[in-house]
Amino acid sequence: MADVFKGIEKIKFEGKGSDNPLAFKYYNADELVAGKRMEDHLRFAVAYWHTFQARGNDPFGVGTAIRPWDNISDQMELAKAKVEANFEFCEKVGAPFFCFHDRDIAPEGDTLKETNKRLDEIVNLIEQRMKSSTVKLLWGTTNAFGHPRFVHGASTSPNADVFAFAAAQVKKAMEITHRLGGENYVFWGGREGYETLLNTNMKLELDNFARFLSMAVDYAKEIGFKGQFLIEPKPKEPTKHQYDFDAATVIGFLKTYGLDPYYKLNIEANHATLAAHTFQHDLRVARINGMLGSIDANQGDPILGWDTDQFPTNLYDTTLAMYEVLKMGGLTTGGFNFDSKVRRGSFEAADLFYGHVVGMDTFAKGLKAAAKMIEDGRIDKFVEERYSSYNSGIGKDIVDGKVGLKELEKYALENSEIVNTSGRQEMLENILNSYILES
Ligand code: XUL
Ligand code: CO
Repeated sequence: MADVFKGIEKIKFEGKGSDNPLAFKYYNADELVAGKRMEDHLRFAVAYWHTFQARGNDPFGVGTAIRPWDNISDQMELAKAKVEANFEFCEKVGAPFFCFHDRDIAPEGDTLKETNKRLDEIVNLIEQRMKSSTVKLLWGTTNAFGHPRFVHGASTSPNADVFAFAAAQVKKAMEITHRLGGENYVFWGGREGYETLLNTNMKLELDNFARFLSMAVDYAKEIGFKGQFLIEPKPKEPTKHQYDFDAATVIGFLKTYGLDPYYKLNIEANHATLAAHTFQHDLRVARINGMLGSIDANQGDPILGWDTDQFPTNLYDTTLAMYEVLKMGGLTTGGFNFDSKVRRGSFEAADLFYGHVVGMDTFAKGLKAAAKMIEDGRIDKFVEERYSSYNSGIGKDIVDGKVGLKELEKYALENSEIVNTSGRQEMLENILNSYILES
């Protein structure tokens, strides 16, 4: 190990009694929960953009971050140093995966040709470094939103030259992801949305978006890339209205264009809450449609209305998220990518570790609580009984498609009394508390 992050040792599991903030209290990679190692349930990934790129700048001030690579001025040398930092960080924190955008790993050159050459140089280095590490690539993606050319979007830009450029970028990023053994490829619609309908042909933009996604499917087949394609919903920011609004909207879009067999969803907690849903809501929508692929692990701030991308610390959220994941039988190619950044005031490199440690522990505790919730079964049983009227009699006839409005009218006319039962929300919340407190 090169020791980029000096003074920080490999993070260890010390258990509940530990008062060491750089040790895990709950995350114990090899511990079995519901018959599977914690590491295999959680498949944590470090996000290159937040951990190695972000400087803590906000609309009111410049970056505050102090990083071990700050004295490197040559852009390619800097990119190389960050490759080493990535592997050392993942190894020290014990994250088995990392994720990147093409532009995170190598700086853009003056031409696309030069940019791709730079990418190749860095990818060679990553490939080399992977040989001496167990750290793998969870997913790759494209940054087709940062450069001014994407001012009006990428595949939904009114400018066909921009569509072509973004396509070239996805082609290259997919090749790289394939070469590095990436298990998924993510599409987050950076500026795929609109500011005003006064200048927008929504139908053409959506058709083009679908054309773009379908070209990606064709090219994956051509190069033999078998990774899972994922779409990451988000309702707003940077555009006023993002097309991939939430899980339900994306599923509808994919089905409309016949793309649903090829794509699953990457659900991000803070994106779900920006859409005025809970994290669990969007996970549930994805799960019941068989489309939950992966998770961007973070949380928003309930008072601030933007994408704060904070490290997850809310045990209710992680418990209910893990409940959805366990009910699905686990993520297969997916994982929990920390699309999370330290606060601007947390400017030291050590804060990157504190952030990941609390995030990993919060999900580990959530996993244990969710496993208990399923094992105990009281909540599942309550829900089952709540719908028991559909197991026999008229309810079963409805489910079996045996009755229509006429038959139901006859039944309703003869059925003199309707009896409802309590939803018992507070009792269920009390039971949920006991799983979190006791696990
Ligand atoms: C932006 C966001 C992205 C995607 C990858 O809100 O979540 O970082 O995860 O492009
Ligand atoms: Co994300």
